[in-house]
Amino acid sequence: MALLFLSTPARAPVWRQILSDAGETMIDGEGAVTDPALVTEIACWTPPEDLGRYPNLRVVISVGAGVDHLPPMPPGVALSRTLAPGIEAMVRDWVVMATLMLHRDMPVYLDQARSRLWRTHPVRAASARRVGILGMGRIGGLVAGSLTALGFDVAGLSRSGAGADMDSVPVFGMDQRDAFLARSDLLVCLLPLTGETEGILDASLFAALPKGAGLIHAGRGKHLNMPDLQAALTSGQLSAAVLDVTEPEPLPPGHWLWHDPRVIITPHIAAQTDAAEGARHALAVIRAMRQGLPVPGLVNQDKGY
Ligand code: NDP
Ligand code: OXD
Repeated sequence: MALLFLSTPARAPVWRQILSDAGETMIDGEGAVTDPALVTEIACWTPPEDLGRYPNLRVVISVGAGVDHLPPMPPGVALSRTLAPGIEAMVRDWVVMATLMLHRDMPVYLDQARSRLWRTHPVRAASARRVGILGMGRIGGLVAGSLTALGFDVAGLSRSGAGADMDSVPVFGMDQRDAFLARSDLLVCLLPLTGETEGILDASLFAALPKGAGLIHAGRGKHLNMPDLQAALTSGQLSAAVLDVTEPEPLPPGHWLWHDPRVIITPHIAAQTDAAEGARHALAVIRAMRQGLPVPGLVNQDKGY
């Protein structure tokens, strides 16, 4: 029994140490596989071309929080996403940064600074800014707590209508989507990418936001309809956007998004999985599977998250 490790070389020694201290075997890279029958777990971002090559595979572990980059699993193979406090805290920090940037008009001030323009604009209190969080899972809930602590008027939306355990943060269900959007001066997307959520950030959603709303997007590039974003910025329906994810990634150098002063781009760095946290998650998955216990980060493969 061995875990096949298919992630970045810098993480490999950390994983090897943690797994070997726990008495587990790690194979580093497909080139090192002598007998595919030995492989019982695969940890990866980019999966092997043919998962069917491994007859005793029991689980594939995404080394990130998302799993949309992975293909359908062969029958009987479980899928786990990495649960790591570090990932969640990093995305939370990024969203707080982006929210404050839009709340305090940083795209405008950065643009003014390029032409040495000293011009002030009215400042609003955080309590006067309504933030809507699309996706109230592990990260959305954490973000809601931090933005509430900063004084923002926060609400969330989830598929089930469940989410934050905070009385001050109402969570809307899908049937209340328009009411949720109508009270989102700043909309934060923290959704998983699924068949239901692909393209969800489109003209009809933007039209349901208050005029001049801001978009903060750390989900996946394919959530966002780019031509609709451009049209919403042009019409003023959206005033600005901060995007950590794009389609494609990397964003090509000539893309209009790079040149639009109302848009701030970061190159998918809201979070990076810490090697030790990732390895400890993998170890917890291996142990749970072996003992027949609930698997940490188990993905509902029908729902896609
Ligand atoms: P969770 O699975 O914990 O939460 C997902 C949330 O989305 C749940 O509230 C779920 O609702 C909701 N949801 C799912 N489908 C829909 C839908 N169709 N309509 C409305 N709500 C929906 O995920 P995490 O919080 O851990 O992560 C969320 C995403 O963040 C990841 O999938 C990934 O795409 C992104 N991410 C980005 C990173 C980056 O660096 N940019 C880093 C890490 C994550 P319910 O609970 O009711 O089912
Ligand atoms: C993740 C990511 O899913 O970094 O962890 O996007």
